[in-house]
This record gives sequence, C-alpha cells and structure tokens, in this order.
Amino acid sequence: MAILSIITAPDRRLKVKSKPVETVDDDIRRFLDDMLETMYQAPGIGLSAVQVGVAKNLITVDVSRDDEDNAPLFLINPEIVEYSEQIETYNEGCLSLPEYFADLPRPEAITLNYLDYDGAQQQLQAEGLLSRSIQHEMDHLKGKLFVDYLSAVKRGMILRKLDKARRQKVSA
Ligand code: GNR
Ligand code: NI
Repeated sequence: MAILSIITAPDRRLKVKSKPVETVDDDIRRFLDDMLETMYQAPGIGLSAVQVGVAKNLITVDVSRDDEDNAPLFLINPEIVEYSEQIETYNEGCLSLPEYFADLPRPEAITLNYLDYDGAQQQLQAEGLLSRSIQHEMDHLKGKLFVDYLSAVKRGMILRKLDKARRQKVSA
C-alpha cells in the first residue's frame, strides 16, 4: 500500500468532474486500498479519488471514532436517490482546504446506490456524520469544494490565503 499526496486548493485538478468507473477490478481495489491508507494517515473521515489526482467516481469513508474498530466504506459510482427534508448545519472541514472550516447546511439523511469493493450493487441509508461526509465527498466528484457554498468574497479570501501559504512553503 502507499500514501498518496493530497491536492490542496486552489488547484484546477480539484475542479475536474470525475467519471464513472467501468469495471471494478484489482487495479481499482489496489487504488482504493491506497486511498484508505492515505485518508487514515491524513487523518480524515472521507477521501475522494480526485483529491489524489484521479478523476474517477471513487470514495472512501470511515466515521468510526475508535482506531480498534475501523469501519471503512468504499463507494464506487455513488448516486444519491433520496434526500431528507430535514436540514442540519455542521462545521465542515476539508483536507484540500487545510485549516479552514465553515458551518454548512445539508440534508440530514440520504439514500444512495453504489458499487462496493467487489463490484456488487448496494443501497445505503446514511444519516448524521456519515451522511455529511458522503455528501461532502460526492461534491468533490462534481468538482465542488465547500468554499463554493460561501460568498465569492469569503471564498476569494480563503483561496488567496491558501495560495499564499503554499507559495511561502515552496520558496522556503
Ligand atoms: O476529514 C474530514 N472531515 C470532515 C468534517 C466535516 C465535514 C466533512 C469532512 S470530510 C473531511 C475529509 C475531506 O476533505 N474529504 O474530502
Ligand atoms: Ni474534502
């Protein structure tokens, strides 16, 4: 397994719309294993393939708190088929927007269809933090970051600071 490097904003690769996976083969499974290891190491509760530069509809999530009791989920070609009417606000972060957080309203619960690690069709009902992180990852697959929900002024401020921080790192 390998730790992959996570792309941070602003970066055009994060704006790319990901494409469906055609066959769930060993190459895809090896890549999902690397994504999971990368996510745990970050550490994060979710990761989309596009964040490591691969524009395919692949997501890993694990919202379990206990290291002993990992509950990884691999979501291939996920599609949300139902949203709850109930909306909840949560303070969201993103590995591609390090050190920034924003309160964001989203549907509390979702129902989604996806292919699992073996390529089998599955349906999942998710609520709470699991629902939150899946919706966040699925935005990545559409080329969307949580700052895209904020005003242009706030978004510009955050992205300029991240850009500046990166340029200082490069020249240091
Ligand atoms: O690790 C993460 N935490 C998180 C917290 C609140 C809402 C969404 C997330 S996802 C984030 C990891 C990440 O950036 N995945 O794309
Ligand atoms: Ni993210």
